[in-house]
Amino acid sequence: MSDLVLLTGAAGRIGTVLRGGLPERGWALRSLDVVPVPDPRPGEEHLVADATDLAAMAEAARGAAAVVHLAGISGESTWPAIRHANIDGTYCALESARLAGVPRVVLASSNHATGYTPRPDGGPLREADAPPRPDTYYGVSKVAMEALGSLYVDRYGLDVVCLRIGSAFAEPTTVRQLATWLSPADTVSLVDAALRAASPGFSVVWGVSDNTRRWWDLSAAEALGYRSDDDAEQYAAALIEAHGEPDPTDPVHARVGGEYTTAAFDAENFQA
Ligand code: 15L
Repeated sequence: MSDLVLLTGAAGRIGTVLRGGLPERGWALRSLDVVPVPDPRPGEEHLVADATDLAAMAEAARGAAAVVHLAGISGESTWPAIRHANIDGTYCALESARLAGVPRVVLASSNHATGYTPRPDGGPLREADAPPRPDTYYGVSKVAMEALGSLYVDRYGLDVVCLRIGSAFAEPTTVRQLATWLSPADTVSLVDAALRAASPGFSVVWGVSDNTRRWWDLSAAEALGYRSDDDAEQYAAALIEAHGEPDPTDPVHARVGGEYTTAAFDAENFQA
């Protein structure tokens, strides 16, 4: 099997983490972004192209073992911008894989696909108990992403793993992120697991570190082979001193999507 991965959105925040970590796990990278990736590594192929350009994407996907699709807008925006970058972009990632005969696609979905889901009273929230419930246009684009992934599995037999990523940052900077943080090292581990899992078919898993305050279940990700090494708790004392203890009745802590479910994310604030 080829070890070549087409990485879209390679110059972005998560792309930069994966460009550092995936080669150490044995993957060769073909990094694609609309801007040149900074400081390409020896052996790293790099392309400047738009992930919504199907012809360019189909060419870029040739010979790859998998596409890891990160390209798109990574938060709320106007509907036309989200529709084009995120929904058309996901279609192009999957369709280019099909056209080029690439058997696997890993999609950067988001917790915001299910953002209005309330925190359960009991044990951790499983993906199966969190059907689409988007909190924003951005969340809608991630629901569409998961739906397109499902279509390409059922109709064309691809393997598609959707990662419902929490808060993938260098370190947590809010009290909510003490629960939702996905560390850089765990980001690499999760994508590596999604690339290696034997015949995952269609799989949707949370992307979160094994945080003490986590309330999203990890067993589906662990079934792919993911093992988290990090816990946001080391940042808890400083964040709580600065911002106070989380109020469990506050929507920011009582719903999957946190701040995205509040009025600050109403459409009036995201006009073209
Ligand atoms: C996401 O999906 C965004 O890409 C990121 O910027 C954060 O808002 C994150 O979710 C989060 O929920 O913390």
